[in-house]
Amino acid sequence: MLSDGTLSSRISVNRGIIIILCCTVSLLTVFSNFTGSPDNHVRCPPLLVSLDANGAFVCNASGYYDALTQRPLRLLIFYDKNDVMNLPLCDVKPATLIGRRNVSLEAHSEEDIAADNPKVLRGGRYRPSGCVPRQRLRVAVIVAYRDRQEHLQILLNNLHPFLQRQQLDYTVFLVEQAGNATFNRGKLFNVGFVEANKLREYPCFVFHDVDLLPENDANAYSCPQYPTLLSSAMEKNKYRPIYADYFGGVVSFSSRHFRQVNGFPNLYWGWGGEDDDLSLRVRTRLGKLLQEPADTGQYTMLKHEKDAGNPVNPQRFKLLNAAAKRFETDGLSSLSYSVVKLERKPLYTWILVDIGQPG
Ligand code: BGN
Repeated sequence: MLSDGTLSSRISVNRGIIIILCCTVSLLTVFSNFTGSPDNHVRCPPLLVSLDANGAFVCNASGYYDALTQRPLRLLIFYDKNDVMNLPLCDVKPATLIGRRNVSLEAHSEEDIAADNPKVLRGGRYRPSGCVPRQRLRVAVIVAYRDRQEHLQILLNNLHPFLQRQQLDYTVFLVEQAGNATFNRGKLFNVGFVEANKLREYPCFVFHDVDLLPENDANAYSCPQYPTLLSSAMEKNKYRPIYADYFGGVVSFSSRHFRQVNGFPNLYWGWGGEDDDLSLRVRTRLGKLLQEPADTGQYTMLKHEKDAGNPVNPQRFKLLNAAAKRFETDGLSSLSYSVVKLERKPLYTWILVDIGQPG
């Protein structure tokens, strides 16, 4: 389906005619997809990957263009059952995986981490260059954050190589709470979900604490059939489950499921309870949540001083008791915030956000 359109001056007339015919057939195929042939009800060809796009790619009358740079896209890969795909699918178990390893607790500078990870694009995005991710999902990794620079550096230094070894198409988003109001983890994750999807549609989300380091790259950052607790075995808890319905730390969600449960609650300011509320939402709305097996869901938790900005929330029991009544009204449906800054840093897309005060 791709042709570079250059004809050598020494090409024979016959070959020239054949090439022109091929080009015409290719163009007609694209055009028929574009306008919607009887067995293809989409307006544009079912484009899922473009090696050229920085952000969302959009189709208009003259073809695809990059929504961020506004530049036309040159190299497109189309795939569904009828389409041409000129890259193989990535392996089920990429040879790049190394399994369990010791995490690095060194806090390298962000510049050094970027230099060590040259394939990570500005904004914290990576996708394998030689193959198409098997799940064909783009994964947004959302980190809720404030004032933990050292932990952030340690996380990024571990996370980028880890995710690249999994051969995912992923982007890391750092959602930072502006100001000094009490920290609100759930609300920051909700903001990350909405803002990431504005830049590009992400079918799969991983919500990630900044102080958790995955130890085993067999723990796939992807979206299986149900929302999944990825951090199921913490070193600080001797790799035993924290409690049966624990759903904090690192969890994955398809976009569809996250919307179905109305996201995280927004009302939990300070430490504790918002993850239990989310777990309840998943169990009541979707009927099931999954846990990464303990032999792959291993994490190291970084130590930190008591965080004055994130005190234990004394309201959490009361909130949890009435959680079932608030699913519809508290969450993505009631989210209000204003973005202070959105910047593509070398290792992540940084979203500084004003999420207001405890009401
Ligand atoms: C639980 C917290 C979780 C937290 C884990 C971490 C509450 C609600 C009261 C029942 N839940 O106790 O939010 O992630 O500890 O160990 O405090």
